[in-house]
Amino acid sequence: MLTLCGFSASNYYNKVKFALLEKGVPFTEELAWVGQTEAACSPLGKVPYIKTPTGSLCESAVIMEYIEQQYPQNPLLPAAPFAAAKVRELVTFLELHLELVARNLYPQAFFGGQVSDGVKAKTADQLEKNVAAFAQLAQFEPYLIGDTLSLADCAAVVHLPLVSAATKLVYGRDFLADLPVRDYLKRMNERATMQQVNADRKANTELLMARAKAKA
Ligand SMILES: N[C@@H](CCC(=O)N[C@@H](CS)C(=O)NCC(=O)O)C(=O)O
Repeated sequence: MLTLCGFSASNYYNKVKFALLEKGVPFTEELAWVGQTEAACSPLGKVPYIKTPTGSLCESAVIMEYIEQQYPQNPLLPAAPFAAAKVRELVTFLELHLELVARNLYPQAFFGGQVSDGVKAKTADQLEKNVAAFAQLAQFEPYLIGDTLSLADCAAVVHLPLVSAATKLVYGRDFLADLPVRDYLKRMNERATMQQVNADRKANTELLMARAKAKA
C-alpha cells in the first residue's frame, strides 16, 4: 500500500492525490506540515513525498512517473512516445514557467506579506511571456492536451487556479483571463475525484491558516 505524505492545501500534494484517485490506486494519507517532514523521505523538506513498500520518493514529477509505471491502469500518459512527451512538455510549462514564477507572489497574495516592487515587475514580465507561450501549447478541448485526461490535467487543475488568484490579488488582473481556463476548471471540478480533492483542500487550508495565526 502506498502512503501519500504532506498536506491537502498543497498544490503539488493535490496533483499526486488527484492522479491516484483518477487511476483508482489505493493509498492512505499521512499529514506532514512543512517543518514536520521526514528528512529521510524528503531531504529538502518539501511535500509531497510517498512511502512505498520498496522505499520513499519525493518530487511530484518523479512520483507521478513512478505511479504511472507501477500502476498502469487508467493511464495518464499516452502510449505513443511523442504524445507522452507533449504531455510532459505541458507539465514542465505549468510548473517551471507558470507556477514557480507565480510563487514569487504568494507571500503577498496568500500569506499577508509584501512583495517588493522589483519582484512584482520582474514576475509580471516573466508571466506575460510564459503565459503567452503556454497558450500556444495548451488545447483545453476538453482536456489540456489530447482527448483523454493526462498528467498535464493533473498539474493544470492544481496550478492554474493559483496563478489566476495570485495575479488577480497582486496586480488586480488575472493573467490567465484570455485563456479558456475558467470553463476548463469548471468542467474538471465536476469530476467526483476533483470534488474530493477540493473539499479536503478547503478543510486543510483552514487548519493551515489557523496554524499560521497561532504562530504570528
Ligand atoms: N518540486 C517540488 C515542489 C513541491 C513544493 O514546493 N511543495 C511546497 C508545498 S506546495 C513545499 O513543500 N514547500 C516547503 C518548502 O519548500 O520548504 C515537487 O514537485 O514536489
